[in-house]
Amino acid sequence: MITAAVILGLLLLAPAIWFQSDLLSGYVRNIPWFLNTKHSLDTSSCPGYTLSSLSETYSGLTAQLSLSGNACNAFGHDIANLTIDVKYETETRLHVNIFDTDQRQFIIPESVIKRPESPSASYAQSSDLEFNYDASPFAFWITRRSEAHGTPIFDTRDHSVPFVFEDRYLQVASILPLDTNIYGLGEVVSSSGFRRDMGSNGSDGTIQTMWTRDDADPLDENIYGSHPVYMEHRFDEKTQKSQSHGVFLLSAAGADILLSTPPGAKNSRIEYRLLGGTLDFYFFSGPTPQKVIEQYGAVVGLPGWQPAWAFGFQLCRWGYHNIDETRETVRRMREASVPLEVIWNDIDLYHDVRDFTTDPTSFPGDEMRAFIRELKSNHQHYIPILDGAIAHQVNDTDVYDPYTSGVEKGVFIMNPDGSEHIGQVWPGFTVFPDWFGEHTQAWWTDALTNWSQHGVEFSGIWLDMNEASSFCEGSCGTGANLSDSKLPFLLPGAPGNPISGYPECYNSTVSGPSGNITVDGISTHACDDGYQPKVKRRVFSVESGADADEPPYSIHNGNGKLSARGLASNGVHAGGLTELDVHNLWGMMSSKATHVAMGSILPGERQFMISRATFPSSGRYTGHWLGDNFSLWQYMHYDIQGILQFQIFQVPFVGADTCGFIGNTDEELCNRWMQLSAFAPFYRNHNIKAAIGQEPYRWDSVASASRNAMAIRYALLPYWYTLFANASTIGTPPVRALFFEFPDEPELFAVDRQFLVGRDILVTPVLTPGAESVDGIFPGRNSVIWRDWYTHGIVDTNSGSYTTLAAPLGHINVHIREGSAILLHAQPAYTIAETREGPYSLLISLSAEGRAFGTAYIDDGISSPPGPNKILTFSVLDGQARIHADGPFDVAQKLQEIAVLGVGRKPTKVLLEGKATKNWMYIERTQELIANGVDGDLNRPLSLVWL
Ligand code: MIG
Repeated sequence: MITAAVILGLLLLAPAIWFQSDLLSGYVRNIPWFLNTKHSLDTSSCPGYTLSSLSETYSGLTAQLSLSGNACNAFGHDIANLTIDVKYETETRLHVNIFDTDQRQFIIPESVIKRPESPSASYAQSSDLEFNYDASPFAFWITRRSEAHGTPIFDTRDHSVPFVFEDRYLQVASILPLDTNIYGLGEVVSSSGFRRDMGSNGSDGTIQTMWTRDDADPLDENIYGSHPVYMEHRFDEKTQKSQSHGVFLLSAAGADILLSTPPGAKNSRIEYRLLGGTLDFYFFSGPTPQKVIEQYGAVVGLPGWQPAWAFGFQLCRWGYHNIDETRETVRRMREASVPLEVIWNDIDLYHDVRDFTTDPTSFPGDEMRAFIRELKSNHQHYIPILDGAIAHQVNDTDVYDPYTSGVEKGVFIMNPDGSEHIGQVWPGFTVFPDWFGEHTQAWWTDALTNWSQHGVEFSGIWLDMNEASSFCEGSCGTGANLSDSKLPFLLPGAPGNPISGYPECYNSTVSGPSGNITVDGISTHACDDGYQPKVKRRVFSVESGADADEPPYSIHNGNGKLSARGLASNGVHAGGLTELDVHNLWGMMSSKATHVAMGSILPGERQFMISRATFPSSGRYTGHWLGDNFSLWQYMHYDIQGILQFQIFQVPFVGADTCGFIGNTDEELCNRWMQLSAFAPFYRNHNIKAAIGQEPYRWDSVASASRNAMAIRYALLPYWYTLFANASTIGTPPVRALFFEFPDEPELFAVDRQFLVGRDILVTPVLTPGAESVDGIFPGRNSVIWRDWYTHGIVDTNSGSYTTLAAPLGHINVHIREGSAILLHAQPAYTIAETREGPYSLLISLSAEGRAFGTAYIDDGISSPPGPNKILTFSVLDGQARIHADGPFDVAQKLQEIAVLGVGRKPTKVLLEGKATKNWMYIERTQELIANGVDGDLNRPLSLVWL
């Protein structure tokens, strides 16, 4: 078994793939046939537990669990005595916490993730959910009170998977309905899509490994973030109704979470295998997808407020070599009239690739200060990268204060023998902040403050490599030659490592290296042999066995050993915590520390942060980008599932590297992607070093497609802003899968080529090369009217199936749902600030009954905590549109226009504020009433009536 694991480990130790030139080879792992067999773990001799000493508590119950027989010591040592605590925390949340009675296992401290307040009332009788148990062998199941005899939402009575609680191995499984709909569990790029693969129909199912890890977006493997939470959506064939619920395991342990369906079984199963910690489960009763996500947010915390400017377009690349090139990029964006809100620098900014520095020659501090101030005077912003690791001093004369002061204050992770844990990242050898350290926060705040005082007057921060990533396997060893900063691989574009890949269907021998799709006046914009995404899935080998220095059970970490491309799992944190127990927390804790630091550097301002590694509660501090994707059509498709996943994770401000990171992009892919990302919360184009440039001005068609999509995005800003206000106050996901809004339509359950922004905006992007049209499904089965964003015409939809829509290059299909009232900026401008200075308009799309409803949240867009606001409510009924205004914030901009779609006949009269007005027109073709020259004061109620 050990030999097999070692071989497997070696095979999986593929080099980091972002510097490989063959784009597709990166995630093809060759696992020999003899490992490609399924074994079940042998925990069959594990005795299970017996429940005793049950007592009821104010909000639930508590009991003891004792090992029912001889210890099996399957992958560690069985713990004889456990406590189970069941709390009905709210009507919709049930907390089941199973821990070792001695409390020696790691639990996430309250100082790291604060738990919700204890319930102030007893919900034991009124909760939607009920806890049930068998005493011996101990098992529990959770039912909905409303359907006590229905299928439990969680049920551990699957005795083929014994309940195991050891120091280094915990195992529990639940029976699930056959091929049920599961979403979440991440972070992952899932080859089966947003809906996870349950392994029916003979496929492997899913192994979601929880171990934060730096790897360029491989398929079906663990990557940057760890999120042990899922939503399950159950559809009842009989009633044709659905209900959703959620399950969250509050654990930082390295883990495998498996979704599978044993051959011939009538049920599917979820199985948890953890490397430590406790079994701390939260169950959420939903019953809608939105509610599940909100209920999860109430436990881990709601997303921080975004500044308004965060919604502007952002541009970055690895390889803006100096300040002039960066400034020139800003200039060329303006020259091409493509809005640019934020310009970013990557590690090119640094001196010797060290955090908190600027290169004295290429990015001198004084010039940076002047450059950033110039940006600000144009209402633009600057964001630098900040890597996780801190450069080690190379010798005694080397001056690098973040290192030396950190050593003085004892803020770095150590080895068990008390020496420094040394890793290797861009600057060479490095150390890593220990976020559990007493002085780490103050030291980090100081370093960031210094940096901003030395010219880098950032508006936000980009956290990279915080899984934490390191190029050695574990500790690089005491005695490493610290002055040798040579990296173990070639940088992209270095001799021997050219970037030569292109998107699918781009033929660089015909079209040249530029990515142009027009050569000598002839368009090459076609995919000769059609487009089939190449999906080569990882082949699972469900087997374990481990190296001596690894925990006995091997989780299916994509890199093999836990320490591969990371820290040693025996690294020591303050208080004697080990890296093995706290690894998954590093990225979230770095975001939290940066959040605290920014609070003192930019007091009173909302923060902007994007972090690569995340964990439950990260959304309170940061947004996320989807990491190192590929400049491939296939990855543009995966962008959507990534955005949806992070809505469940309560990190809603998310987006992918637009136009693709690894490899060269091309004009057509970049055109489509710039349009798609205009409907993602985080809108940034980012590119790898040495690939061809992919700024939107590089190709006229891309510039024009970008301008068009950005104009829609900036018009929709009040809508986005309202969605995010709802996220920050109640946890409602801003971006939604179609079934979130239409939960009783099973044909939508796997849709991830389309998505909804909020309730009302349906986006149907082209995700394939050479296309002139796109097939989209319109939820509502013909009982809902969808209107085209551009023409305002009604779509003739096919009930429950796909409708083909014209989609020439440069056009993204966007549709408006009936019954909506959306506040818009009437004059999208170059920046968010200038856009917000302009007037508003209101777009109303009536239902067949002539109704519509909407709200808008408005405030100053920057204050933290948010200051006064205005909440507008739009209600439309019987030929009357009413605006109700609530709250002290003064809305200076006027409402210029109201457009009502779906007014059946030309009105004879239109009244504004009860007075007849002549400022209106009616468009017969689209049944559209436009009242212009409204000049409405949005601080007061307002009405429009048509007769
Ligand atoms: O491993 O800073 O995901 O966005 O451009 C490469 C260089 C390190 C990884 C990030 C990517 C960034 C790159 N970084």
